[in-house]
Amino acid sequence: MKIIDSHTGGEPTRTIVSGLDTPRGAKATRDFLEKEADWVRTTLINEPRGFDAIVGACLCEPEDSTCITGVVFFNNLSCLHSCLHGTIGIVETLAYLGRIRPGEHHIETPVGIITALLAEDHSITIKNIPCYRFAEDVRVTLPNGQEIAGNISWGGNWFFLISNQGPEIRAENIAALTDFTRTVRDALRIQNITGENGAEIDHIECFASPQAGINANSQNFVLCPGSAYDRSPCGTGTSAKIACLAASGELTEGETWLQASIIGSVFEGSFESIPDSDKVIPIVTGRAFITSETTIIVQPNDPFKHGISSPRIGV
Ligand code: PYC
Repeated sequence: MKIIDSHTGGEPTRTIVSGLDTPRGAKATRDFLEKEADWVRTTLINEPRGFDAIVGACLCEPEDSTCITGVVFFNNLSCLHSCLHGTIGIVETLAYLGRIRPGEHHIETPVGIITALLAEDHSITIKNIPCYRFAEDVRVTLPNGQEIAGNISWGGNWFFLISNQGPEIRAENIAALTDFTRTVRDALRIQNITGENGAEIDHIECFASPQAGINANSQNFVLCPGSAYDRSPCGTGTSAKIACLAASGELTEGETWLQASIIGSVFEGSFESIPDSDKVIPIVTGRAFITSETTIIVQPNDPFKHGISSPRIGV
C-alpha cells in the first residue's frame, strides 16, 4: 500500500493512493472499512506507524460519475462522517500526483458530494454539503455542577459549540482544554443531548477572541472523536460555526469569517444560502502541503503489524 502524507493548517492527512482494493462508492467503502477491513485504519493511524492526530483518507471509485474520486476518512477511533481539512489534503495530494489540475472538482463522501476548487496558487476552496444549526442555547451540566451553554450544529459532523466558557483558548492550555471538552462530551452523552435523530455529538468546539498577533474573527479548540485535538481550525467545525452565525444573522451571505485554530492556522469561511431552506452551504478555503510518500510494509510475523491497539480511556 502506498500513502502520501500532507498537512492542512498543521493537521495531518494520510491518503492511500494505491495498493488497496475498495468497493465502488463512498458509502460502500465506509461499510467495507468498518465491517471487513478495520485493520487498514489501525495499521495506518495507530503507533508504531501513526499517532493520534492523523486522519486517514481511503480513496475509492465514486458511484457518481461527475466526481473525480470517492473518499472515506477515518481516525484513531473509527470512520468519520466527513473531514474538510482532509478534503483539502486529498485535493493537494491528487494535484501532486498529477491526477488533477487547477479547476473545480466534485468529491463523493458518505454524507454527500463536496465541491473543491483548486486555484493556480494551490489554495483550495471547498463548498460543503448543506449545514445547519440544530439547537440553540442548549444547557449541559458538568459533574462539578457547572452549567455550560452551547449550540448544536451539523457541519458534516455533529458539533457542540461553546463560546467564552472553559479554559482560555491558548496553546499552553491544550491539556486543560482537552480535559474540559472531554468532560462536556461525556456529559452530553450521559444527559442524552444529541444531534438530529439521536445522532451522537462527537466533536466539541470552544471559541474565543483570537490571541494577540492572530488575524482572525475567532480562535477555536476542537476535540475530535478519539480525543485528539484538531491542529487546523477544523473545516467541518468552521462550517458548523458558519451555520450558527448564519442562523443568528451575525454573518451575512458572502461575508468572510476568518477562523483560527489553537495553533494559529487560519481557514477563510463564508456561506451561500439555499432558497426556501434554513440550511446553508458553507465555503471554506485553506492550503495543504505534502510531507512524505511512503510504502507501508506489513510483515506477517510482526506482532504489531496492524498497529498497537492500546485501549483508550474515555474516548
Ligand atoms: O477539518 O473537518 C475537519 C476535521 C474533522 C476532524 C478533523 N478535521
